[in-house]
Amino acid sequence: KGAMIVDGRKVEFDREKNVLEVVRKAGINLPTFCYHSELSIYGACRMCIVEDERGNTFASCSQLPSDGMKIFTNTPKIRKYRKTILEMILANHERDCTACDRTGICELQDLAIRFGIKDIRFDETRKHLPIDKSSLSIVRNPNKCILCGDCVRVCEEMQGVGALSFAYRGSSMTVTPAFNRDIAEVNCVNCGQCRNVCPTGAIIIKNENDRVWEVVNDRSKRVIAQVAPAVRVALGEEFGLEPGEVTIGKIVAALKAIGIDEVYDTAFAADMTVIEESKEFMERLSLGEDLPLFTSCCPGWVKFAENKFPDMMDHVSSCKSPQQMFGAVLKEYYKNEKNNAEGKETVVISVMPCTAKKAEAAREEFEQEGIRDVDFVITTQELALLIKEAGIIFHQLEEESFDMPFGLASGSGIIFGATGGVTEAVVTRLLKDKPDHSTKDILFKEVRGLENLKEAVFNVDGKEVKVAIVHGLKNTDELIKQIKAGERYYDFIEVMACPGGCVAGGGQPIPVNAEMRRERAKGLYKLDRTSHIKSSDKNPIVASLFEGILKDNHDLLHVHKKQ
Ligand code: HC0
Ligand code: SF4
Repeated sequence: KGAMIVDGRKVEFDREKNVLEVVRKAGINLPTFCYHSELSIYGACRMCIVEDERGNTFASCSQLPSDGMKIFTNTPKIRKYRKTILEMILANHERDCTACDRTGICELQDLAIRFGIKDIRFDETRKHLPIDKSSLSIVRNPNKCILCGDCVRVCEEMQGVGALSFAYRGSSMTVTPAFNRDIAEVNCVNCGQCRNVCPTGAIIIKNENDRVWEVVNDRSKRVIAQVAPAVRVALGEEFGLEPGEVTIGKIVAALKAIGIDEVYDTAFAADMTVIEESKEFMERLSLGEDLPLFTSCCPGWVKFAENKFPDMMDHVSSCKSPQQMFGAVLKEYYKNEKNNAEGKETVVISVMPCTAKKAEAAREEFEQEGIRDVDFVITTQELALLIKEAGIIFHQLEEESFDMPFGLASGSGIIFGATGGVTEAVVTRLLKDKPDHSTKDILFKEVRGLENLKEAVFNVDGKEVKVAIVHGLKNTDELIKQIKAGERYYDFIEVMACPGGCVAGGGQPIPVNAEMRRERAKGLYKLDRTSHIKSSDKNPIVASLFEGILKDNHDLLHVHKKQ
């Protein structure tokens, strides 16, 4: 606690972790490439330098605030220094801005404009390095990397994966997967969190919008889109709306305007997942077998489990994720009902907040007789580009509702997009016959010593059930190690790879920070409160599917994972 003098003004500080945060509190947007409040401090970019009374300069992210400290943020010395850093970075940077996916939302471009960089006094130092397109989810272009190390730290510190690291020294320094391999050949789980923190176009989403244009212009195709819960509370940010603002009506209208024939709600399939996963859980609970049961809807987590805990795969639910359940059901439905009659081929596109969903859809266990359940996946970010490319004026769109029959979802299905949502939906379902209970009565409490882990105990049919919710793969890793060591026990564990759940997925609009996560999750909970159907088993269309095409065909909803 104390007060600092920033540019002659007194600013009090309390919990601010460093001088940079105090300066920002004073309303001054100090530039930085490498500071993220949730990651360790690297202090490498030095854009956030400030000057003290004696003329010494230091990186404000790496300095603790102290009472009475006097600093200046815009002295001639600092301005000259910042410009020089920017020019050096730009001399080493592939500057084909018009061809770059990040143009307009690039932090380097922003700062070059902000500091009036017109010409670069240094010779170009860049060597052309190959672009890594091996991943199904992200593209790495090392020629645009500014060595801030954000991706390296997020992958290691938040996700516990460590797929990226610095290699070589001096002017040859690069960020690369281990042994200079392609990213698809290492332990990357496709979560896209590295893309969320990359300030430039060095890590971008693998864009599949060309495929959308191709299929919507092909009359022999019936093109169906499913839209994930978390997309509807984030897309608006791309069009100047606040995070958490629900734009689902406009999303449906935009997809129709682009030429998609039918638009459905992935939350509908989440209702199917709740029913199947609850059933699987109750069976395991009564047999006392293969507990804890881990959720399987997050593909980043599933891949992480396969890489790190192959011996635990029997504990991961056999349910397909909602995305994949939906694809399988849609293909089956149209195969039976319409395709033959109309002679059309059904194409299923998913619109997801997640880069790992692209890789999930491509897994070979998610195809029947050579036909993929989901043909391809575009992210929220790609949808925004698609809308812009089509020239659609988003705020003028008249809202439309989802198509029927698969556009009807319960509030339980919608909250899947936020951490804790799957558990809440499953618990609601398990307690469905207990009018004296509601999920609101179940108290989730933070678990000490482990971040982003919550637990609760409740009673089902006389049995005590212990559930946990964890997000962020590093935390998950630690949790599993403790479970294996016998230090903790749970019956049911929901895992989401991205901190905050899908609302903070690697395909969402950037920036993704704590405030965005909170506001987007609030948007989903608001939808839950205002939905007519609260719990998944009350979804009449889901019920009729279980009586209809799924009656003797439950295999469509399950996967038997290879170990
Ligand atoms: Fe999610 Fe999903 S909730 S993973 O977070 O389960 O991506 O939004 O679509 O599949 O429904 C993502 C979000 C989904 C799936 C659903 C689940
Ligand atoms: Fe690491 Fe996720 Fe990026 Fe892969 S996608 S390199 S796992 S942060």
